[in-house]
Amino acid sequence: MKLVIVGCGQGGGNIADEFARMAYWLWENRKVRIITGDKEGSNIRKKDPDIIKGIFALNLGKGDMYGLENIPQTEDHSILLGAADNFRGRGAGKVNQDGAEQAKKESKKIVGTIREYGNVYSADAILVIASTAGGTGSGSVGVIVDMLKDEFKKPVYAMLVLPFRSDYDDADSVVNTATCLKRVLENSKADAVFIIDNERFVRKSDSMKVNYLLINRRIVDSFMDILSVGEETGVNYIGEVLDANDLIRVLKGHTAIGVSFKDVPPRPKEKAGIFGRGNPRHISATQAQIERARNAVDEALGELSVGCDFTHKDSGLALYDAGGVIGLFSGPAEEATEEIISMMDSVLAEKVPDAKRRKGTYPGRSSNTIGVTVILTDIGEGALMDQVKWFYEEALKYKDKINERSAKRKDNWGSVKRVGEDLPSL
Ligand SMILES: Nc1nc2c(ncn2[C@@H]2O[C@H](COP(=O)(O)OP(=O)(O)OP(=O)(O)O)[C@@H](O)[C@H]2O)c(=O)[nH]1
Ligand SMILES: [Mg+2]
Repeated sequence: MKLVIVGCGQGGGNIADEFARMAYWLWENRKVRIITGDKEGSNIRKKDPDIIKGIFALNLGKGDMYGLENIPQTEDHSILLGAADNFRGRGAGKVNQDGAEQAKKESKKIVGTIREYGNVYSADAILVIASTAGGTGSGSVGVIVDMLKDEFKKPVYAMLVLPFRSDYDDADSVVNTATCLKRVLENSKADAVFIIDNERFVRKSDSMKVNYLLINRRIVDSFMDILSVGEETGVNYIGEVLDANDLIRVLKGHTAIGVSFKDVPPRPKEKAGIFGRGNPRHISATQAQIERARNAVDEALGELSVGCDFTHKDSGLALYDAGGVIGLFSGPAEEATEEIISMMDSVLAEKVPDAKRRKGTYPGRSSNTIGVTVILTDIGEGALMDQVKWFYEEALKYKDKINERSAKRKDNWGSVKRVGEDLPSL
């Protein structure tokens, strides 16, 4: 699947930057392109800027862009807003209304830049990324999704990154998250919204900078196989097809993604000889292979980008309520046997009851790793629904508290003012 990617604000921009890093890696190592560009095939050099042509970073503050390592700070990749309104260099300072307003005001610049440089006609879809807790990304993401949908008539996906739990007592973070979720989940033209919870991936022992980097790598890494699978041209690489159209048909509504990888021990020589003959997909898998694959499926579900399970009331099992589920098995041919693929399919059928299922295989990253990517779409009842509701409720409480405090301050100053009423005015 080929994307145009727009990262909004600092968090969004950093994640877009990681997608750029991955796009270079994929070209160099697999000759696969996941981002739009002009060139094709052997015309593309290593580190050719054309590989990341369709990636943009948008911000109100230039300061937030200095950390970008792969997206150039040139007008064909960086969209700086708010120059006329004194925002330059400062960001929206956690006021997401300003983020939304600036994006609306400068819609021509945003659409114009992406139209001129993004090669959008060759994209299967557009992905707009932002964190929900700040000002710029949180405010602009819904506005940008809508304008790109209207303008380009392609599938437009949003990716929203929820704050760490340690930010839950910060009024701005909670109110911004709630208003951003409401705008994008309920009132935008996004075809699907990937939800990522920073808290799921945080490592308490690491510094913030390291955490961001690791989390961003992990988020982007989750998309590696699913984006690559339809773009492979090498004959050896084509397994059970799961192309851009298959994904587009299933991706819808609230969406979560999870990935798990397992090392495969080296195979004994004589066995490799057997696998070398015939069609490996029909060779029966060993118990160890099945168990390894089963663990990978369970772990991919357990490591979804946002908690979204519910407890089944009769069995007490953790299940998922979703309209669709995509399972992609990646691994060397002798691991991707029919038995293993149908095991993955039946685990997903059991854990995500009644969902529309799509499955595929991919040769994977190396001959000694298997991986499973799971995407749940159109998620309903469960932890995610509870979490969104929690943000809405808390934001309302904060709003009430903020209004109450501000009324009280006014009152208090009012009584101080009355005390001084008889003093002469200068
Ligand atoms: N995963 C991840 N989260 C980030 C990153 N940078 C910031 N965040 C999260 O995003 C939130 C802060 O939003 P930012 O993205 O910095 O804000 P912004 O969109 O630039 O908005 P303003 O600076 O307020 O104008 C916090 O919840 C951070 O934890 C990042 O690189 N990766
Ligand atoms: Mg910022």
